[in-house]
Formats: sequence, C-alpha cells, structure tokens
Amino acid sequence: MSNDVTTVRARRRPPARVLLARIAYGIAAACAAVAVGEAAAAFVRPQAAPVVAIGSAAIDLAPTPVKEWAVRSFGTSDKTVLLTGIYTTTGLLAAALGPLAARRRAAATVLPAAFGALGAWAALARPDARPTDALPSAAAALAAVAVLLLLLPHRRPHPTARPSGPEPQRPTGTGAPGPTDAPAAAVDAHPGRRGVLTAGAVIALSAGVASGGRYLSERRNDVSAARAALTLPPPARPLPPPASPAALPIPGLAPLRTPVGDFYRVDTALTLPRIDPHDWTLRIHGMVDHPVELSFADLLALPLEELDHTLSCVSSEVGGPYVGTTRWLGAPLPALLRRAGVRAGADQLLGRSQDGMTIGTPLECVLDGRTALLAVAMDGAPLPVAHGFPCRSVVPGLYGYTSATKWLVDLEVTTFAARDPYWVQRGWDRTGEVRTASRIDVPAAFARVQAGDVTVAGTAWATHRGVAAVEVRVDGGPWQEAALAADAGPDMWRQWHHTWRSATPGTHRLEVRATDAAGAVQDETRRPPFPSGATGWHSTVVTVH
Ligand SMILES: Nc1nc2c(c(=O)[nH]1)N[C@H]1C(S)=C(S)[C@@H](COP(=O)(O)O)O[C@H]1N2
Ligand SMILES: [Mo]
Repeated sequence: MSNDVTTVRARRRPPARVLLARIAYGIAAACAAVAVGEAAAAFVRPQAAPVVAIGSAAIDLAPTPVKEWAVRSFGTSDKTVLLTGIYTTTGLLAAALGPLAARRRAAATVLPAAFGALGAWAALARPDARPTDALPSAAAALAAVAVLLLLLPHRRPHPTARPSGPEPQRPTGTGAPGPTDAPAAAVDAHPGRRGVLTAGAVIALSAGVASGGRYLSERRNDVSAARAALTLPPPARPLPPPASPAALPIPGLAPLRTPVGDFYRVDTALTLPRIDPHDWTLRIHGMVDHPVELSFADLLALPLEELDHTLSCVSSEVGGPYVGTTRWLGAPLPALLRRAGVRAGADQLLGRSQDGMTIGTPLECVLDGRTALLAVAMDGAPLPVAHGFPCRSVVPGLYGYTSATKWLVDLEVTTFAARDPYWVQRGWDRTGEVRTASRIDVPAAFARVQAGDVTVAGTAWATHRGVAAVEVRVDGGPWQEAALAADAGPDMWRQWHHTWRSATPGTHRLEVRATDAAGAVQDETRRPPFPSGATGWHSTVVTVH
C-alpha cells in the first residue's frame, strides 16, 4: 500500500510503474487498432488497411526529392523502411496516448478517432477507392477506444455525488480502499500489475488477430494458383534464341538475360495488386472510333509476339542497378490500337493500373513500328505478381515510368494537354526516352586485381537506338575501343569487354562510355536522375597489386 508521501507524489506525477502501465495501455490500444484494421481489410481489400493506406498516401504525397532519396538509399527495401517508419511513429504516438488518456479521458476517443479519420481519408483518397475502404480504419479506431476504456481505471462517481452530475475528480491512491470502493481502488492501487497483464493479453491477442487477418487476406487474394494454372500460347513468330556470341562468359559480368528472380522491381505498391486473370479486363477507350474491351482469354487468342528487351528505371544513378533484360511475350499494341481506330489529334496512350497508377506513353512511340506489347510473360513464364501479373505494357526505348504499366487494366487514348500521368504531375519528363548508358561490372568497384593484363567488362544500352561502340580509358588516358558481344537487337543491352594491358601497381580509375547507333557519344555531364534520367560516365576505382 502506498504511504502518504507517495500519495502526494502520485497525485502530481504518477510513479514510474503507473506511467509504464499507461504507456502499455496506449501501445495495447495501437496494437489492437492495427490488428483489427488488418483483419477488416482482409474482408474489404488489402489496400484498405489503415497503415497500408496511410503509407500509400505518404508515397503519393512525398516530394520528388524525398522519393528519389528513398529509392537511392533503400532501393527495393524502400517500402519496408516506410512501413517500419509508420509503425514506429504509431508506436511512439501510442506510448504518449496512454498517459494522456489517463489524465484527459477525452483523449481516449479523440486521438484514436483522429487516427481512424486519417486512415479512412488515406484509403478514400486512393485513385481506385470505394466507400467501403473506410471501414477498416473505422474498425481500427473503435478497437483502440474500446481497449483504452477497458484498461484505464474506471472513474466512479463518488458515492454521495448525483449520478447525473459532472464526475468528481477522485484522486488516485487515497490510502486503503474502503469497503464500498474496493474494485476501483484496487485497479488504481495496482495499475502496474493488473493493467499491464491485461495490456499484455491485448497485445498478444492483437498479434494473433493480425496474423490471422494477414493469412486470411493472402488466402482470399491469392492468385498464385491461377498463375500456375495458366498455359501460355506459343508466339506467332518465335524469335531465335539469342546468338551465343551475344553472351560473354565473364565471371562478375551481369548475364545477358536477367534471371526473373533478380529482375529489379520499382513501383509505388505497398501491397501487390492481386488480379485473377478470370476477372481481368482491359478497356481501350478515349479518342478512338470503337472502344475495345478484352478479357484475358481474348488477349491470349491474339497472335503473340516475343521481344528481347532491356527495361530500365529513370531513377537509376549512373552505374545503378535498376536495369534488367528479359524476353517478353505479349500481344502487339499497334494492332489493337488500329482496331480501336485512333482519332486524329491524340498524342498520349495513358495506361492505368489496378492500383491507380497512371503511365503515359507518347503515342507515336507506340505506333512507329517498334515492338510495343501488352506483355503476359517474362522469360517463358507468366509475369510474376510483382512484375504486373497478368498483363503489363512494354514499349522499348522508354524508361519504365513512361512505358511499362504493371497490373494494367485500362488504356486511354488521349493527349498530353488533357492529362498528366502520375510521374509527370511530379515533375518528371513526359517522354522518358532512355539515355545512352554504360556500366563497368568487372572489376567490381574497389576490387584488388593482380598487376598485368586485366579483363574489364560490362554492359551498355541505348534502348531501341542500339549500341554501336563502347570505349574504356584508364586514369583519364586515351579512349580505347572495347570489344562488343554480338548484336542481339537495338532493344537489348550489349555486353562488352576490354583487356587492360600491363596494369601497374597502384590505384587506378577506369571509365566507360558508349556510342549509340546514330553516332551520338554518351553525355559526359553529370546529371541526377530527376527529371529525365541520369547522365555521366560510369567509373570504377581499382587497386592493382
Ligand atoms: N502499376 C505500376 N506500374 C509501374 C510502376 C508503378 O509504380 N506502378 N512503376 C514503373 C516504373 S518507374 C518502372 S521502372 C517499371 C519497373 O518494372 P519492374 O518492377 O517490373 O522492373 O514499372 C513501371 N510500372
Ligand atoms: Mo522507374
């Protein structure tokens, strides 16, 4: 039992164990909210979970420099970092919520309601929102309020007070509990033990509800069976296998065709859209004479074509990793657009994904004879979910953000004057033509190599224009022509190698530059990725010993 001294102190500032208990209450309320939100989202849809919705809103609202910094610093883990940040912030706010709600009871409803409102707003602000998307956030807020009211000591009206009157302030820990006041006083006297135990139980239960919700959500939204069951028709005009001289067997050199599992992934999707091909339709509409609607079976019934192509991301730094090469299979876009009948004046093909991403492609690039596809397969297998299953667009020569809509469900023929797609709204270049780029893979940066002849090798791409030459120089000396692997087509990168003769001990800098098939030498000026792709020559420092 507390003596008078602690009583007085308790009234001013709660002892540490009471404070800790209240922090635990707040955290338990937050856990319950997140768990109930996730479980409810399993029934509504995964994107409507409050944390996911708030994270998606944060991605959309993040200023371009912040986005660039996130991609640069965290790469493909940027989403994990963002979610961890949101959970940490929620946890800290929750830790403050308990003590606050203990002092001002209104906080127990106002703050969770604010969190719920933020989640609901974020969910409803998604481009593809439905009214029911607000439900998981509402349920989450209710759960938090319920847990707080359950855990915080009840304030009972003083026995002599009128039941309808305003609640009198009953100081905590006023000595030994009186016989009529036993339960409430017991709660107050042992907030540490009893409250913390209940809070612990709530947190454990929340973990159970959250994992149950996640499991259910995955079960309800699983498309892996549908993906595995797909048999793709063969291409109408199969491409020959890439000639083997196009692939150099040099250890450390990026392979000519990127294994699908290693293919870079860049998108804004916090939860992957999961689309059952049976439910998939694609609408082609806008400035066309005959709008078209295709089912997945309709799409597969079209004569499919193959494309060997290097896809790259505008966010890649010079020498960066967001580039991959694969063999796509898909239905040619130009034939479909001709069937729809593109009207005069249209200059943009605006793709929309199931999660509301918009990607605008210059129409002339789609119609100028290059192999622009509605792709259904990569490297002989249906697209992985992360790469746009069941259908994405691919238009060689353009960065992904202006050409490669994943989870594509809608194509609108329009004009750039009428509509700014997602990235253009954020200041990126509207065309997104791939800049000539080259990269030294071997030796790796800061490698130690033996004096004598050293193999230097890498890749170069000027997608759709093609690479005509690659040159290498050492320590700013004369440029030397590298040997190119066989040409596998202008849409594909080209491996190259060069023998650096008689390398001498010390630290040396290797540089590379490519020339495209039109004769334009790669731009030396160092530019960041924003707004139209990085430029500059890739260099590598190595130590010869
Ligand atoms: N739906 C959707 N499609 C998208 C994106 C996206 O965020 N959402 N990102 C684009 C960008 S910026 C790139 S570089 C490519 C990357 O494709 P990948 O992840 O299959 O490599 O997808 C493009 N398509
Ligand atoms: Mo990108």
